[in-house]
Amino acid sequence: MRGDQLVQLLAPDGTRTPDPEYEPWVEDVDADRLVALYEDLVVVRRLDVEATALQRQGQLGLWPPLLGQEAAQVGSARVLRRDDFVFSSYRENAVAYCRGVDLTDMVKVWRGTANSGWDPFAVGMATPQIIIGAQTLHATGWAIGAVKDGTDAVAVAYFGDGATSQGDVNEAMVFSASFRAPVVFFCQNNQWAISEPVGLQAVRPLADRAPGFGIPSVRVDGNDVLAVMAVTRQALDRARRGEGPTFVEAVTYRMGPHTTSDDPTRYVDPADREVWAARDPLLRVERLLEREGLLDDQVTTAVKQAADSAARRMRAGCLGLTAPEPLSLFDHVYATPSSWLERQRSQYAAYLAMYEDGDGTAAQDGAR
Ligand SMILES: Cc1ncc(C[n+]2csc(CCOP(=O)(O)OP(=O)(O)O)c2C)c(N)n1
Ligand SMILES: [Mg+2]
Repeated sequence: MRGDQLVQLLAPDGTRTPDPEYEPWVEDVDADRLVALYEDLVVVRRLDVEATALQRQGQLGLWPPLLGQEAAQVGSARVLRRDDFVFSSYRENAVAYCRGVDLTDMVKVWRGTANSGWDPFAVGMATPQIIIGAQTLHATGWAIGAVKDGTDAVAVAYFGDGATSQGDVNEAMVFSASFRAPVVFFCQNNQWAISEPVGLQAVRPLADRAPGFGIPSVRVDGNDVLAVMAVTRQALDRARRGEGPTFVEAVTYRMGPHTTSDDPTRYVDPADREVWAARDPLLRVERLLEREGLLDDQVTTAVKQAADSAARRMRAGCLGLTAPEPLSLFDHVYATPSSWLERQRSQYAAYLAMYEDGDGTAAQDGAR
């Protein structure tokens, strides 16, 4: 851990940055692993672009793009164990991909055909939290429980720069520090909370907030997949050894809009965007692979095919989703029936019956 200094193992031009403290954490990343990481980065970018296109074509109501944040998400998610548990916000779709979330499940909430995306226990990842920062408390509770269960599994909470100003995140840091809970607080500082620049809410690096809670922190180049892997592994290792939480600030950049409803041209300086475009997380891995003679036609074609095929599967899955029966909304609210929920169900049924066909089709179409 080294205060404000940014950890980097791979420079934007694809050369390795020497670092005796962090290099050992990625020693096992051989040629095959590097190519696999590159494929992950290309696939998740392709999926993100496909989902954005689906929204633009009217097939999704909304999509929160991750463009530019691929290395932060892939690098951290690929070093997790199956029994670790992820608590994320809405933007961690690359993390979801790495956890094995089904591509159709990834989009069904955004299409408005489901109340929730997937079975958290099947993939070790809770469904995305829209309430900014709330998932850090869920992660802390889960982690305290994991210790009581006698396991060395770790909870990883993903959140943004804006979330660090939320009460929930600060409360989660108090509790996790007090109970030495095995949590990795993984903050993706993408420089923006919608249209609010990070400098407006933090006069010092975000990583500086954690030591005040007794939590060690590290700033990492969030566009460097190797450095992100290294710092995440170190944080996971601390947590598994019972040394408690770590705060990782992955310094990255949101290259797209906040969501597809946002127009960043109204507040982003194009010059800034250019600076960050030169730090692209995919390009630097591509350059490294080129330097090491690992990027031949065969690899390029295979990676492109993997990305295209994933995008096709996501699109087909999305278009195949059908709207659920409207009253099924009430089915899984509680395990046991409750009278007030029953009342709401019959009120909603009466409302749907006001439409001519009586099955709520008109109401549903309107909602999408
Ligand atoms: C408690 C709460 N307050 C406000 C919002 C509205 N809101 C949605 S996204 C967002 C900005 C979050 O920024 P950041 O934490 O940096 O994450 P990013 O979107 O950049 O990934 C806000 C304020 C919300 N969803 N929840
Ligand atoms: Mg942000």
